[in-house]
Amino acid sequence: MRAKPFEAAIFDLDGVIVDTAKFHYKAWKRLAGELGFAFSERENEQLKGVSRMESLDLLLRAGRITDVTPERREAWASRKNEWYKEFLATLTPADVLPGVRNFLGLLRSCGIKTGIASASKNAPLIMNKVNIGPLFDVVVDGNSIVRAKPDPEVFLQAARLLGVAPGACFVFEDAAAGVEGAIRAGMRVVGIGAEQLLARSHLNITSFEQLEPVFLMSHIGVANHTGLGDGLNE
Ligand code: B16
Ligand code: MG
Repeated sequence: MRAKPFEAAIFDLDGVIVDTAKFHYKAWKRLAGELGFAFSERENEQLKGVSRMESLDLLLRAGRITDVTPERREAWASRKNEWYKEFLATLTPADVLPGVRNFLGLLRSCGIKTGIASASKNAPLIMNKVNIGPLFDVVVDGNSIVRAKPDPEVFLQAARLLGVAPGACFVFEDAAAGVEGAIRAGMRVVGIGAEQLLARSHLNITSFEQLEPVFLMSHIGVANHTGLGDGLNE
């Protein structure tokens, strides 16, 4: 891939903008408990970024539960989602992760477009609760995609709506499936969180605090018209 200037930043939602990943885990753990098995945080890592139904299948596999009817699968998934939504009801604008709003403001002041690329069907609800919608030019979520991460569809759709080539997009992701999807989309990826879980990302950070667009440019970018750096090709 030939890297292009940095023109757009595409963010995952759960675990990147808001720490809802912990709510997903609590709700899945509760379902596992009801089904009679324990579900560890380590096993939960695989569920991050993948769709609700695929997450259920991974959970059932961890619990060695087989031969489940489609009706029962649907019922368990919606049961989990109801518990998850009870957690979402507690969200407020203060739950946006540290440094995120400031970083989005910096990007926009540099003329860099911003988008959300999330697998979640609850994305509109979450964004509404934390009041972050105005900081994004486009939102693509689990309601508008057919193929879940690690398929690149959600990222490519965001880039298309932003009117930016994939090679000019930087993606921010907390899940291995998302990092993989963004790489398949031909984008540069910043992993948020434990480095060993996001080994394929181009750069890893633990938080958006003190992060500046110019830092990204100097580490994984090339120069662009915003004057954000002198350039560095991959
Ligand atoms: P829902 P993201 C993903 O959101 C989550 O990481 C993943 O754990 C979840 O299964 C998926 O959304 C579907 O979520 O059940 O709310 O539709 O990280 O892509 O923003
Ligand atoms: Mg995520």
